[in-house]
Order: sequence, then structure tokens, then C-alpha cells
Amino acid sequence: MPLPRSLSVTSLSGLDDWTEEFDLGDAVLFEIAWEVANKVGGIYTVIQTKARLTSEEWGENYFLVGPYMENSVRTQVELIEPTNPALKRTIDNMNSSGCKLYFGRWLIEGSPYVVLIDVGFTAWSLDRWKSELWENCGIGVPWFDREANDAVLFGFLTAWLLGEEPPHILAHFHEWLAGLGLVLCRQRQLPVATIFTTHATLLGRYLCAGSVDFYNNLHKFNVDKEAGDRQIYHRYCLERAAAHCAHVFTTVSHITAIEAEHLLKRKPDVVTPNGLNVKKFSASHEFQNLHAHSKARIQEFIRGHFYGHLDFNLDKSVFLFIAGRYEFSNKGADVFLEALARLNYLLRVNHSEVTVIAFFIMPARTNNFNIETLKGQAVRKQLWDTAQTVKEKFGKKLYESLLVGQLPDVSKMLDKEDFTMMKRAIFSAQRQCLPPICTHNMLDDSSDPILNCLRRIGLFNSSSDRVKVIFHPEFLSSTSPLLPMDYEEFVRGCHLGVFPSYYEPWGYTPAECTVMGIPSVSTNLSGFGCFMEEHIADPSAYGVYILDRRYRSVDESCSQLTSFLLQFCQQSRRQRIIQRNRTERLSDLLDWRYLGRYYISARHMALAKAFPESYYYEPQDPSSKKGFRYPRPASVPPSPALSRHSSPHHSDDNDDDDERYNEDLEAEKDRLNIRPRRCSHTHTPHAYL
Ligand code: G6P
Ligand code: 1S3
Repeated sequence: MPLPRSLSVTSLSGLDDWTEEFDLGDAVLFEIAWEVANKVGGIYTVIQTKARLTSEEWGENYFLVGPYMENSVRTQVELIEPTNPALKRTIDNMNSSGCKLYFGRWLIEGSPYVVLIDVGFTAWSLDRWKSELWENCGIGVPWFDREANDAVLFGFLTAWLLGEEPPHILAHFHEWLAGLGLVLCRQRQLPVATIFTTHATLLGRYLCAGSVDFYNNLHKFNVDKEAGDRQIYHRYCLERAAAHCAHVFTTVSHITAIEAEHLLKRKPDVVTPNGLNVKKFSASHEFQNLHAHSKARIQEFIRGHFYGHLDFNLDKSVFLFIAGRYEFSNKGADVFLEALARLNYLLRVNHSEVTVIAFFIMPARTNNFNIETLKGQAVRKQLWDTAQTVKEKFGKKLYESLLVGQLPDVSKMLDKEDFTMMKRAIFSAQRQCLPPICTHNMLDDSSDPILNCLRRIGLFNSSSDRVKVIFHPEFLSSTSPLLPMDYEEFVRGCHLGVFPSYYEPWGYTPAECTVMGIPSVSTNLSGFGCFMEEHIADPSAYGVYILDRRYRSVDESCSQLTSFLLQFCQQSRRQRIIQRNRTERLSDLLDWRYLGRYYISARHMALAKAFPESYYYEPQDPSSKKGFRYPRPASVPPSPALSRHSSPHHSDDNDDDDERYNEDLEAEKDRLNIRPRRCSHTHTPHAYL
């Protein structure tokens, strides 16, 4: 299949066009990561969502390289014979030399080819390769670090793969676990253009998890000592070596670029923000309907969870959530809990009718669901069944009465037996204890940071609390017996995602909220928050609340978050609908069709650096790096609390009005011309540092 000569990443609802003329010639792209067809965290999302655009650009010459994990392969990969003759020869050679490599198609959008390496199969080479690593690079890897051992095997095997058949190879390595392959390519002087992308620095993550004032001391850390103290010196060396050996070094945000410059001692050449594959619905308010549908399912769960204590109005309840890797302070769960305690107080003293239900979806060590939680759903089901039985009997009698031309005697529609059944159901729904906080039996209950914090701040789901908490220490799944929803459905049904992270190189969770039209809180210490701040004139008007964790103390950040949450709770349903529409309108900004340009640019740069005789690339002038900004919506006063009059047909919350209202919003959008402005800096990726 002939290669496209260049790719144009074009206009999305008014965002700037971008085209870069670049002849890829005979180049072949390998993208190497431990999370290829292997779901661990955010890097999987990057690679999986980006594959479609990269496949469009590179066609048959695009190969992803990852570890062979039997379970993932069984469900995600179709194994086939290698399509490229040179690559087939390499794989056959390696397989006949004691390695185990598989070739297939990853069954995701773009169906990219994957080469999967069974590192365990070549474990017999580990000691030899470790000695080589020590002799040639001076990096010693201790025997007990299993992850680092895998990184060594993966590194030597990928370098072997890339070194066999040399046309113009471009190899893009992600994160330290894959970085050694890059170091070896350079050390062996293979004709390979290399890119290294770090998605978080090892030291950054470790330092932030402790009690360190990270961002104010970035320039002061003695990096070797800090890595040594945390027993990650060998990993740190692998990461730093990859960053320094790469022709092009990139990271996911400006804030992580600054971190990398101080901790890895190399300034990234390009910032490559993370995108998503944005699905557009043909009917513009389809996503609002999905919200209503998913919310109804969450409400059902709540009915069961709070049985016996359903003394609050579910229709006036607001669902907040935090989700992600369980890093209590890095992900800002500490700040969220403190803000919830303050919000609870404010809602109580203001006699608010609103109830907040805050979900914590963070996986911890558990021993399955707890009885009380499962019982809640069983009780709810029993009440539902009872109601259905009585309804059927009632309906039948009513029907029979109408058949003989009589209005029924309502007092005789239900007999004693029906009442007994209903009373029994009501009695069984009584509860002596408070509704549980945690849905599972925690293995480390007494030392769990979320539970301990809740004990300290006294949020126990009691009747007087206006803020209730549910901790679900396991990722969501549509096959769960408790809350059978997948993550996307759950997010759609909530009102606000809260991600007050302290350490967050990018932060996919708020980005995912945005493309689903769900408002979120992020911070000015997260890549996502900084990116949105840079591109939107008034982010909160669009449902993107950016918490200041950079220039404020923790206590001040908690107060700011409390005020965001209180404002949010004071919005009417109509205001929430308007805000969701605005949030969803930002989704193009996060689409790979827009953000893919930075990856493309990094690749062109690497090819030109590694093969100057074959490729030429003129880096864009960094001074013209302005880009566009979404203007402040004309209809929005600065605070949602003041925005009532900007809402057409404002009246009390009323579902009957919603449909008309959703339609009005489209009209309002056009009338006020709230569309992203086209910008004049059309051709410049502005992420160069
Ligand atoms: C969507 C639906 C409406 C529903 C509303 C609830 O907009 O289209 O029918 O009433 O969501 O919004 P809320 O913010 O109260 O969950
Ligand atoms: C990292 O995963 P994390 O959640 O440990 O990489 C992600 C993808 O680039 C990024 O979104 C996130 O902020 C990082 O922290």
C-alpha cells in the first residue's frame, strides 16, 4: 500500500487548520510501550485512542510493540502472519533464536498491527543482558525488582527487533518501562530515529506522594540522592538515559515539561498533549438523554444503598465523583474530602434541599462486596417486586370492572393479603444501622486513608448530613452484581467529576468528562487544567473548574473547591443543562484530530534529526505559538449563581420544559454565536517549549 506523503490535521468546528508537508518516504513507524494491548493505566488510553489517526497517516507501515499478556491477547488481538516481509523475517529469526514474538491486529479503532513480545520466554537471557547493561551503560538493576527486570528483557528484545532490518525506522518509546530499547538503539548506533515520551517522571510521582513542597523546590532536589533514598535509582537511570539518548524528547504537558527539565535534566523538545477519540452524535442532545438514562440507573442503586434512610429527595440530589489510581494525595482525594466536609456544613446551615452524593471510585485491596451493601440492593428489588405484584392485581381488577361497564370500588381493589404483603415488605426495609460508606470489605480498613479521613471529618451518611459518601474500592464493570455500569455510563449519569490532583501530568479523567459533556474540577497543577486554562477564556462557564493548587495553601484550595461545589449545588436543573451543553462543545479541542499534530510534528523532527540526508524539517518559530482561545460565552455572567437570567424561559425546575429547553439551547448557541473563534495562527503547533 503506498504511503501517504503528508497528513493534514484539519479544522474541527472552527479550530485552526494545520497541515505539514512532509514526505515520509519509505519510513516505518514502531511505537513501543508496555501498555500496548495491556491495560494498566493512562498510557493504554493514549495509545489505544491515538491508533486510528496514526494508522491513517502511516497505513501498513505502522506497528505497535508491547508485551505478550495472554489474557489481553485472547480478548483484544487477532493473531495473524506478519504482513511486512522484512518484519516477518525478523520475527522468524528471533523466534528461531529462543524468543517468542507474536504478530496480530489489535481490535480497536484503526486496527493497528501489533508485535507482542513474551518477555518471560527469554528470561534465561536476563543475567547476560543485565551484565551487558552494566558494562555498556553503567546501570545496575537489582534482582528483586521484577518490573525493572521486565524492562530489561523488553528493552533488549525491542532493540533486537529494530536492529534486524534497517530501512528508515522511526521508533517512538513511551515511559521508562520501554525506554531501554531506545538507549540500546543509540548505544549500538542503529539507524533508528528515536522519540521518548514520558507520561510522568518516576521521581515526580514518588516525591509528590510524600510530604514535599514539590513545585516550589523543583530546582533544589538532589535527584540522585532522592532516587537512591527511594530505592529507584536504577529505574531513574533507565528513564534519564532514555530521555537523553532520544533524538526527540516529549512529554504530555507544559507542567510536566518543567518537571522533566529539573528532574531528568533535559528540556522536552515538544509537548504532546493527550487526546481522545471523540464520538459525535447525530442528534446534538443525544448526550443529554444519555445523562438522564444513566442517572436513572445510579438513582436505582442509591435507592438500594440508602434503603430505610431515603429521607432525601433523589430528584434534588447531585452526584459527584472522583475516580482513578488510588494515590490519596496525588489525586487530591484528601482535598476533596475536606471540601465535602465544609460543603456539608454549608448546605446544613443554609437549610438546602440539595443532597450531594459523592462517589469515590479508587481500587484498593478488598475481600469482595460487603453484606450490607448487597442486602440494600436485594431489599430494593424486593420492594420493586412487591409493587409490581400489587400493581398487576390492581390492574386486573380495574380491567374486569371496566369490562362490565362499572367504575371500580377503589376500597375493594386490594385485599387483606395485599396489605399484609406490603407491610411485610416495608418492615423488611427497616434498618438499624446507617447506610454503609464502603461497598466492599476492605482488607486494610483501619489504615485506609479515605476511611480514616471520613472518620476524622465525621461524614457517616447520617440523616442530618447533606453530603453522603459512597466508596467503591474497585473499578466499575457492567457485570457487577452491585452497580452494573461501565465507567463511561457511570460518568454520563453523574453531574460533576472532581479531580483536585496535586500530581497529574495530564489527567484523562476530566478530559473524558468533557467529551461526554459532564463538567469537572481539575487543577492548575494538572496538564489538562493548564491546557484548558490556556485555551478557554472563562473555563468555569464551560463547566471546566480549575482549582488553584499552585499558588494557594492546601487550606485555601479546600475553600476554593468548597465554593465551586456550593456554586454547583446552587444551580438549577436548567443551568446544569446549559452548562453540560457548553462543556460538550469543548470536545473538539481534546480530539486526536486536533491534538495529533504534536505527535506528527515530533515524528517529523526525529526523522529529520536522525536522517538529515533523507528528511528535512523546519521547526516552527516558537514566537508564533499563540493558538486560539474559546471566548467567554456571551450569555454567561461570571458565576453560575448569577446566571439565572441568562437562561431562557427560566422557571422552577420542571422536567416537562426540558425538551423544549434543550432545543432552545441550540438556537441560543446560534443567536449568540458561541462558537470557537477561528484563529489566524493556523499552521503553528504551539507546544514547543
Ligand atoms: C438531560 C435530559 C433531561 C433531564 C436532565 C436532568 O438534559 O435531557 O430530560 O431532565 O438531563 O438534568 P440533571 O442535571 O438534573 O440531572
Ligand atoms: C500517567 O498516568 P497516571 O494516572 O499515573 O499517564 C497518563 C497518560 O499520559 C496521564 O494522563 C496521567 O496524568 C499520568 O498519571
